[in-house]
Amino acid sequence: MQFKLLHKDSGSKARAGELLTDRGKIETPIFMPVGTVASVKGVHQRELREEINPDVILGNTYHLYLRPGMEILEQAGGLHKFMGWDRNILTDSGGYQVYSLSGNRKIKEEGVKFKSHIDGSSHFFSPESVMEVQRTIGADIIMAFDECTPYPCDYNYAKRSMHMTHRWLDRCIAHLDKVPFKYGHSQSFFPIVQGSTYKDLRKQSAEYIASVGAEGNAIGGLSVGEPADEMYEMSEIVCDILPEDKPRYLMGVGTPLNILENIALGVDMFDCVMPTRNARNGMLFTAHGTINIKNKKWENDFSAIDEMGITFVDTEYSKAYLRHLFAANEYLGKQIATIHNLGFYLWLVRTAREKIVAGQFYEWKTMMVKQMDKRL
Ligand code: PRF
Repeated sequence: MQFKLLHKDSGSKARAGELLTDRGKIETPIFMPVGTVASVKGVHQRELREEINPDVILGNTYHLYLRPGMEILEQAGGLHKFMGWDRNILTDSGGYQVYSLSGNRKIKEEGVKFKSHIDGSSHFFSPESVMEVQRTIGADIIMAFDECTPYPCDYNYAKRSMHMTHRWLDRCIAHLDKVPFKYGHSQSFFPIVQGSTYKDLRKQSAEYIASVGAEGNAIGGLSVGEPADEMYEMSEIVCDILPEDKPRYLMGVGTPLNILENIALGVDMFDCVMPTRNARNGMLFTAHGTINIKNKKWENDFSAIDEMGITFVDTEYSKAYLRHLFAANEYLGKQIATIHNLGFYLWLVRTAREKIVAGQFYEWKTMMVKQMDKRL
């Protein structure tokens, strides 16, 4: 994988870059739509490709390991073939889902014992097994196995956990050497910074992660309930330490506002369930603020869903029609809202990139942050 840093913003630490994997290029800053179980919920791969057009999507090791399982993914020739997606995929390691979804998990030095959220069956993830699982899934970018600490988190727990995440990282790296790529393309490996909301731990973790010299680096353990200012503070400390010539990925973030603020601090990659999950609940993000499409006020508003939107749904359908679909609990309502929200998120990061290149990012961000904060 290659990463080219193309432009640096003069008014902030924002960057525009280009990541080149065996499969193709990823222009940064990028937002990766979440396709947890080999599907970006509610969106056809063709719509995703043609309307939303992301260079990369995200899959989840935890979910894919449980269902359909490794045997089927291997028989299919990997996740790309299985789901009919020929662009880049990044898989998260399960280092977050194991803690947020499964019951009765037991974390030890060796790994994590957990129960499936689907049928309660027992499983074990170790740094080694998760590397093998990710080789079999066959994503283009794979993540280290880490522990994402909750918020708030006691200092001593956060410190012990961070050191364990570092030891797990060493085990991931050692094991990857022993397991060859499966489907003829290479996989880039990203380690993950932890350290909760403690400045000294974040520094220490960023320095350790930087020292392994990976192709890209990630920031975990944020957007887990801490105030936004604390997230930005941690993100800034870490970005200032991680190498400038490698992409930086902030995991599970966030709102449109969080994304712009973190781009300004030097983050290049994001993923979050928010645009897809909130769409299914009737919440639409726009450049002028958020809309709850279930609200009665849209009942007879026949204006376009989003006059400025980039996808066909934005101008083909009215707010009144979309509200009706939600009121009638039609599948199509959730589908339209999802296409809209993903279109908006991709528009946001692409426009950020253009503004960085044009030297206008800071002014644009300041204006957008005010504008997007409204409830329409
Ligand atoms: N670790 C991993 N995946 C994640 C996170 C993490 O800390 C987060 C935290 N926001 C989201 N996804 N492996």
